[in-house]
Amino acid sequence: MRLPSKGSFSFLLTLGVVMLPPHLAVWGQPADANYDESKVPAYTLPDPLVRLDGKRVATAEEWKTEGRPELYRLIEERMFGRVPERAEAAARGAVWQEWDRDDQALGGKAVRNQLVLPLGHGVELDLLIYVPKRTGPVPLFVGLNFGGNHTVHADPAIRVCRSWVRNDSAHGITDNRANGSSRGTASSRWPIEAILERGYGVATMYYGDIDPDFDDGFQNGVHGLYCEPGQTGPKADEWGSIAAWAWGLSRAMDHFATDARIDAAHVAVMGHSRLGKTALWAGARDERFALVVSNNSGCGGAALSRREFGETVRRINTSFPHWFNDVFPTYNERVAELPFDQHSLIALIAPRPVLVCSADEDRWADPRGEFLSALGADGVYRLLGTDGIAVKEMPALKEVVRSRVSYHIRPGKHDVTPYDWQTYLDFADAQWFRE
Ligand code: GTR
Repeated sequence: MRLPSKGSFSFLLTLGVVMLPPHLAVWGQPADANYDESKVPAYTLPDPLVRLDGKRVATAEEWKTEGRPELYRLIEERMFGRVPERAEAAARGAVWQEWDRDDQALGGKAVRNQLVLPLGHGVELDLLIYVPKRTGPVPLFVGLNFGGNHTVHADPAIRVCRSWVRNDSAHGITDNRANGSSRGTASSRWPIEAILERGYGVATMYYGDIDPDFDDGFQNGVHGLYCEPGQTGPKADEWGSIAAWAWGLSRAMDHFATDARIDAAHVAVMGHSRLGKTALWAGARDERFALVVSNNSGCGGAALSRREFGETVRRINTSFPHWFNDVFPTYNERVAELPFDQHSLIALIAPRPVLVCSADEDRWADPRGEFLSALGADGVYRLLGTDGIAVKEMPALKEVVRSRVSYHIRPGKHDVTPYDWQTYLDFADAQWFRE
C-alpha cells in the first residue's frame, strides 16, 4: 500500500522541500475551508445503538456483547485500521526495561523513571514517568508527545529522543535528529510539577518512536516489524499511524499494570490534536484506560465528519494519507455513507468518563462538531446507567459540563495550556474520587 510514496506531495511538504502553494494559508488548511455554520450540510447521525441490520440495542448486556463489538469493528476496518495479529502477539511478549530511576527528581518532589521497550530492528519506545513522592499507588495521566520526551521538561536527566524528529532550525535540528537544545521546549504543555502536586503521576512517550509522522509507505516505525513474509506495508484495512500510536499507548499501559507505584485502575489517556484523535482511539481499543481526554482533536477525533466544517475527511486523507487506513479515503466524497460518525467513537469509550476539550479560535478542529459528538454519545452512556452528558446546548466559554461525558471550550488557540490541565485534573478528581 502507498508504495513508493517518497515523492508524494505531503512527504515533500513534511520535509520542507516544497513551498506551500498560496491557497494553503496554514499547512494543510486551505483558505476555502468552510467556516460558515449556514453552509454545514443537512445530515442525520447514525444512532450508535442501531445495529447494521436495523435492530436496536436494548440492554447494557446487548451493547457489550453485540452492539459495541460490531461498531468497534466498523470503525476499525473503515477508518483507523486493524492491528495485525502479529503485533498483538509481539505485544504480549514484550517487556519494558527500566534503566533510570531517581527518587529525588525535580528537586526531591518526584520519582522519575525511564524505561525502554526494544521491539527489534532498531525500533525502541522510550517511556518517561514521574510520580509524586508518596506512599501508595497513584492515579496517572499518560499521553504521547510531539517532540521527544526531553521536550516535556528541562530535567537534564531525560534522555534526548533518538528517533526521527521534524527539522526545526530554531533548535538546531537540521538532520531530523534531536539534540539537547530542544530540552523543555514543550514544557508549557506538560505542567509536570502542577500535576504531581494534585497527587497524579504523569507518563509520556514520543509518538515518532512508534511511527515517525510522515508518509513513507511505512518503511520505518512499528508497521514493518509485523508484516507477513512478502508483505511490504499494511493491507488496505490494516493500521495507519494513528492506530499504531494508540497501540503504543497500550504498551505503556502494559507497564503501568505491573508498576506497584501506579494505580492501574485509574490511568487516564490524554492527547492533543492528532494525538487527541489517538487518545480517543486508544481509549476505544483498550478498556484498561479508565478515562479519556481529547484536546482539540478535530477531524478524525471528536469532530463530526458529516458537518464538513474546518478540516474535512477529504482534506485530512489528502494531507495525511498515513494517519488512517486505505479504506477511509474511499469515503472522502461520501462521508454521509459512513455507518458511524465521531460520536460513535466516543460511544465506544462508554461507560468510562470522557472529556472533550475545544478552543474557540481553533475553528479548523470545529469546536461545535466536537461538542455535538459528545452529545451524540449520550444515549449509549445512559443505556449503560451513567448520567451521560448533562447539557443539550453547547456551553459558554470556560463552563465545564459536569457529567460522565464532559465538554469544555476555552478561549484561545489550538494548544494545551496549564489551565487545560487543571480542567483535566478537576474532571478526573470528580469522576474518580468524588462520586
Ligand atoms: C493539523 C491537522 C489536524 C491536527 C493538527 C495537529 O495540521 O490538520 O487534523 O491533527 O494538525 O495534530 O497539530
